Amino acid sequence: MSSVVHTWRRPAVPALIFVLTALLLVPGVASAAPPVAESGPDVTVVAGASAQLSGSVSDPDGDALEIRWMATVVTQGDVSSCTFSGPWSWAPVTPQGLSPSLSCTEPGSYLLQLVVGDGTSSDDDTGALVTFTDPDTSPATCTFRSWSKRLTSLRIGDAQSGVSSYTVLHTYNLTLEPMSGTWAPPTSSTTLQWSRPRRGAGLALISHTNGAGLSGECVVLVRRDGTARVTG
Ligand SMILES: [Ca+2]
Ligand SMILES: [Ca+2]
Repeated sequence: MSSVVHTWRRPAVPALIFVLTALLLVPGVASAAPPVAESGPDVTVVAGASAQLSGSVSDPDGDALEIRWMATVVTQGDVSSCTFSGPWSWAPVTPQGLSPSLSCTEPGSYLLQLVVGDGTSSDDDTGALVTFTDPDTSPATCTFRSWSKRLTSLRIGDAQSGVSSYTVLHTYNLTLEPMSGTWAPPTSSTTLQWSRPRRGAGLALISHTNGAGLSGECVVLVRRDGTARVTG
């Protein structure tokens, strides 16, 4: 009896190796290929605004897929301050689910990872970094060198949200060029040339709006001796 078992087992190991080799050489048999998730590019917006994600998934065997998103706070931030239009738990693939929007009122960086499953195995990637920056609360500022005569330049700038427009509202014994400007998207800064047509004091009032919609005014004041200063 034992000799019968022995002769039956002997070819079993080569047969198993043959089957495993066949599975390795023919991908797709037994839905062995896992799906692939791509969370899409990083996004940066002002806190409270909506960040648009753009993920994608695929499966080499064409299996039906389900997706979900995972969120992790990287720096600062608070997930409970966020609203999200995508699925946190497994759901069938939809365009809306792959490209959801995220809005967080708490500034910080959040990692959004897309996870995909084909019923057998799952995949995720390194994720998309979504950064919500501090809202801009200060209007643009006007600056120039404090001592200058005759002709010089005036700079209007806002490092955080840029300058979207300005208008020279009023002048007295000062000439400013150009008298206005508009930018969409906002420019980080703009430069005006000013001069004093004749001796004596000069004054100009300029209104400006930054990229966050905050308006401000600056006053250019030139004394009789040519000393100039700007406020605002
Ligand atoms: Ca698969
Ligand atoms: Ca600002």
